[in-house]
Amino acid sequence: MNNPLFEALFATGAAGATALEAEDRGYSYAELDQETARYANALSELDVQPGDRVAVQAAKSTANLIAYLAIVRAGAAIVPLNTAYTLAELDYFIADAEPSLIIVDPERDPGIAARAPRVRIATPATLSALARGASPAFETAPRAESDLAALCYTSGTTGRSKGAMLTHGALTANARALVAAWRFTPADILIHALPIFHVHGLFIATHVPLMAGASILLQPRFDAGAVIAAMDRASVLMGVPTFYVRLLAQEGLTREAAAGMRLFVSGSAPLLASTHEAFAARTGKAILERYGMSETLMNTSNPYAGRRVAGSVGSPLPGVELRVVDDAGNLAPAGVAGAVEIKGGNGFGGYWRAPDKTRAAFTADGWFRTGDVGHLDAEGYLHLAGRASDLIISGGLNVYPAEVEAAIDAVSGVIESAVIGLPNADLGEAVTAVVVAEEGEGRPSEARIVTEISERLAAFKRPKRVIFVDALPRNAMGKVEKARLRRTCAPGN
Ligand code: MCA
Repeated sequence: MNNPLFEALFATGAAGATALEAEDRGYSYAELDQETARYANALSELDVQPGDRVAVQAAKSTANLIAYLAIVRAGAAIVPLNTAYTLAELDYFIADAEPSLIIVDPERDPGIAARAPRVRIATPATLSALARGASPAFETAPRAESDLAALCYTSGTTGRSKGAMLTHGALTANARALVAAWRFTPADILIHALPIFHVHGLFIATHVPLMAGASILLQPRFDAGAVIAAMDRASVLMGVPTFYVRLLAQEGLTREAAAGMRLFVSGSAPLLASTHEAFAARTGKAILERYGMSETLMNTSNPYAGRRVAGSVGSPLPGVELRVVDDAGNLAPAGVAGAVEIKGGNGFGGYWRAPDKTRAAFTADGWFRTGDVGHLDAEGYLHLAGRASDLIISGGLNVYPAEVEAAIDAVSGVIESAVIGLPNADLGEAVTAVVVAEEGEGRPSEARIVTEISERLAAFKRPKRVIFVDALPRNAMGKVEKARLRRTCAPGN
């Protein structure tokens, strides 16, 4: 194959079948092919070469999804960036990824231009104007399976974010496994309400339907009412648990409304068994929970046919090996929790320009350490119990306490802080800051802390609540006891 990922995405769809549809317009597979060619020509005009990185921080739209497909077609790798990232956060990604082009919304353009004067910048409007004038033919850039198709930043528990290198081979193999596991066919219409700056929305919810020759119904953002309205003509929804919690809060979510839907998938954060059960009671449909990571893509899935177990993420997908080990690296027996490790064709190519971090992420015998803790049951279903790190998952977005703590500690009057996730009905976990502050005039208020850190951190990382304490609980080693804080600060205590 010449360009494994791009060709796989267009191998099945009938020329006249709808590939992508949004409020503004729809594209058949033939039209989408031509549009990606125009956009790939536009990228060439902006001097993007095969092997380059193209960073994208832009609102969700058909044009920006097409731009992504064109980046793959042009042989470059996308660096997707959360639209909530501040300019201060972007500095690091731009310096580390060294993109040859950044596609950003116009309000961000001057700020980035001032901070990264040597990087070429295009707004989506510039790109689409170039594409409109470009040829609808483009010779797809040849790529090898081992070539980079994406660089996805995942924050480290300590230190800076790491760029997970995702290859053509890994992305293609994983999407192919999911098409089969979830029984996608050209008749499917997927409601796409996820953001397109993460693996879930950009790859899983895009590659799987396209590879199957199905249609994507693109919604600009998650809106529970709009999702329910789309159910009468769609067949699949992929979401994070917060989607399902918010859908359940709508009276319009009924058995009749969901009758035509054949599959509801949940991932990116733990789905509470109570949400699974409430959804099944209301709609008659069992949400299919699966488990993935930016590095490894999708690892496990509950079965399409067969028992979907609430509170379990299912068993390894074909081509994925999974094991649970104890501290000494020995296999844990069924029912006993340990560290979850992964090996397989979905494995990533390491961390960008960080050989030490890559080495540390793998065991001596080549298994990827996920950092998650869980156990396999007697039927081989994986049950995740938590994480080895203090990572917080809020509404499906990862928040690393160390980064938020550093920002809070820099606020004048703060002595020290600990950031934890507390149970939250809507977001799963809510970012919460526990702060020790100076007494007297310099004592910062909750409002001042939140305002000051907002200049540095994306809004979703901001604490939803700040709790002031006299001292943080520490163990004999001097380490803050976060588990204890989670207990003492839990709602109701
Ligand atoms: C928005 N806000 C949040 C979050 N999202 N706060 C905490 N956690 C969040 N996830 C804040 C905004 O900053 C804003 O704050 C206020 O909430 C309202 O913003 P809005 O944009 O209206 O929020 P929303 O539309 O209600 O968004 C909530 C959401 C969204 C629908 C849950 O966050 C979402 O689509 N999440 C999915 C994330 C995702 O795709 N994750 C996959 C990554 P203020 O009012 O103060 O300004 S993980 C992955 O890819 C792995 C591989 C996997 O396995 O899938």
